[in-house]
Amino acid sequence: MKHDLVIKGGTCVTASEMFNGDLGITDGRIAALGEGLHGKYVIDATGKLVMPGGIEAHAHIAQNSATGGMTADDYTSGSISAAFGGNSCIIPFAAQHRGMGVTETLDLYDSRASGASVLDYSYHLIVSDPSEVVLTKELPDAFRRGITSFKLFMTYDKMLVNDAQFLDVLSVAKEHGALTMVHAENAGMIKWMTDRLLARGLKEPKYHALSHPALAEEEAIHRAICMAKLVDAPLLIVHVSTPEGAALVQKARQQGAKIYGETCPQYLFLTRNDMDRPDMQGAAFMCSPPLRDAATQTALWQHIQSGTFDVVSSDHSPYRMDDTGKLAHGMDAPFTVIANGMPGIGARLPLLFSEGVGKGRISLPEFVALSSTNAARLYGLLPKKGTLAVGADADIAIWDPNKRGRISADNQHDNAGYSAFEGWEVTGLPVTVLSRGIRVIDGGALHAQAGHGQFLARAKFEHSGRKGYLAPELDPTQNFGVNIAP
Ligand code: DUC
Ligand code: ZN
Ligand code: ZN
Repeated sequence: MKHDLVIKGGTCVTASEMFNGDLGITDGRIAALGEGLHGKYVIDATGKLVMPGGIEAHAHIAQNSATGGMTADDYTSGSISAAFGGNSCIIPFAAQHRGMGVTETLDLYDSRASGASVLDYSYHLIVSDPSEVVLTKELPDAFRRGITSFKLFMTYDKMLVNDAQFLDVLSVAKEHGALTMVHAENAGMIKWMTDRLLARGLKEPKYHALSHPALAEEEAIHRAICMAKLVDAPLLIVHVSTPEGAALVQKARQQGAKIYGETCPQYLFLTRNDMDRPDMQGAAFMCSPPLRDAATQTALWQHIQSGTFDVVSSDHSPYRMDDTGKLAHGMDAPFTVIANGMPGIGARLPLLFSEGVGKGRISLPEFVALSSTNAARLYGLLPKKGTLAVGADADIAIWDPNKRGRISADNQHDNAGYSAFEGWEVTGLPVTVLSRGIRVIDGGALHAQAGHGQFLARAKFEHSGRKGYLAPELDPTQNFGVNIAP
């Protein structure tokens, strides 16, 4: 049989193994793994790594922030930057702001993404207003539409939900098989620190790092995990930035609770000292949770190695260093009104490969798991995406493990205008990215058109393998026979 395309002679890597062989692609899907395969077209991957394309599962693209600003990237530029960085699929956020319905929110993001992306995409739904109609009708409708992950905030006045609302969303998500994600920081602690800093005139960007203390994350992660355990619902803690928070995730996992964890390159490679720059330059490094310190970096790597984190995501939140973005409120603005976040969708995988695989911190299968397969599993895309298996979409990244490069705003292809990782030297880069067998990136150039990317209706989340948790107060054998567990 002649395949449409054969990738020959590479080292194939999945989340569980490595093998030498050819990969045959027909009709956009992997049709064969073997030796001596024939194709109308052939890519010679000798000396290269053939891996599932990255799945970028935490990015803010064409998203309005709660303060009204718009991210610098739309679905075209965001997906192009992702593709140059070795990704073949993206899952940004669709943000429900108060006063908006969920269906209205999803329709809005459909209109922003449709025809614009070069990569297949879905969204996680940010829920800021879990009203009765949202809980009983709109979230189930969203689920039926293939949106099977919901994100909640425990901070930001305009986005946060209270604990009872949190439990309501966890319960609805559990009922339908959706995964809840949470931004876990204690709002009161942040407000208290912020008020004290501003009262002393300490308003430069670097003080943002102090206004979000590590204890605020630790407290909120602990609370979030307790709430997930109470209703025995799966919960993913996004952008974990502290050793204490990671340890809580680790402990809950060891207990068999359905708790999952994510960290991001900025917490592995940058520190709050990067924010200590004159004028407003520190604003480029403002993100929430904020950058921490070198000891945190070491601890987070250890947690990556010991399996605390399922995914390493970029949390790409691109705002330009001008009046369309970070400087919208002028050069004297306090850190409280500066948009939070930094770009990084193109840098995530080269950094993780070079500093992780290249420096012996993680194996190649672990790289694939952290960058692609685990996200596919968590977000209902496996086995269509995230692996090299017969029948899977031919979403493939071919990496040259010896290619050297230097991360710079000039080679990130996003619209942020800067890179927080400017000047980082990396060894190992993606050279070809295929989406459903179509070349998106090859030879340093973009080959796909906006609109190649299609919306992905995702499946429900399977969390088999975790025994879960039954609170005695919800256990009819211990609670006088009351049936109140969701
Ligand atoms: N949370 C995110 O996930 N991204 C940007 C800012 C924030 O608070
Ligand atoms: Zn967040
Ligand atoms: Zn984010």
